[in-house]
Amino acid sequence: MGVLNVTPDSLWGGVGAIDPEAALGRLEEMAADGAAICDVGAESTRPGAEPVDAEVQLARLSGVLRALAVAPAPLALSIDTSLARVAAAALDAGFTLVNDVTAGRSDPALLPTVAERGGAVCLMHMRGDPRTMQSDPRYDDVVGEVREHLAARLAAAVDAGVPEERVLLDPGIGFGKTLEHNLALLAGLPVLAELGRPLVVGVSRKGMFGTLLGREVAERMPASVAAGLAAVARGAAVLRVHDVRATVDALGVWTAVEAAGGR
Ligand code: HH2
Repeated sequence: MGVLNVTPDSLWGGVGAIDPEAALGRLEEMAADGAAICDVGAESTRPGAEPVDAEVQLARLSGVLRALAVAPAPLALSIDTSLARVAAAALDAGFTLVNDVTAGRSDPALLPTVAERGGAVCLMHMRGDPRTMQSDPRYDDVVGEVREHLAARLAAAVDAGVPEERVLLDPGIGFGKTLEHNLALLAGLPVLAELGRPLVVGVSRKGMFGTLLGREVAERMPASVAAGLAAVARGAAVLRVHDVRATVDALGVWTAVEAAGGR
């Protein structure tokens, strides 16, 4: 899953407003690089970010939405939003997945909107909200608590009418977690996989690599690819990444070695 942030203030690679032609170009490039899904976001959720209302998100997304009115996307599209209005507009324009970092908790209309339109949803774990989530997060048992939360949000989605087969789960690396919490969650992915749903993992260029290796955002690509491989080795089904080609190449090598071992 490649990331296309139409935001002026994202952690990495945000492009601000783009016209339909540029939007289509980005999607084609991402598909050619080997992404199966593009996650389009119009709101930064980096630590400290303020919420962005539906009007602004839709204005930022208008280039992408207008592009889809002209031609279908060359890969599956996911909308990274917590707001039902934005999710509805994206699903109506041809998106098939709603990626909600609040797992349906911030807008009670989000899960019913996904259910009504036959979409899929990615439910992510977050402690607190982006404004406050990194101020001293604590857990007794981070893997167990994240598992419990994701199980409850999966049940809420099913209650709202989203079939279980259309739900993906995400431990929310960096969302209300210290480096130790993030590493425990990556190591503990097999426990989360017991919930029976595909796991999405987003580590790309995140702050944990600043803490672990002292790298700035611009220098975090190799670390991100390595962490992505470690996640896949422990059961991640989808990697949410900024660097599609590098990730796809690394996965190609890893998969080939794995396949050779099974012969
Ligand atoms: N991380 C970010 C945003 N959305 N969604 C899921 N499911 N999982 C994640 O780990 C995740 C996410 C933050 O990364 P990014 O989009 O690069 O930054 P920003 O929120 O500043 O645009």
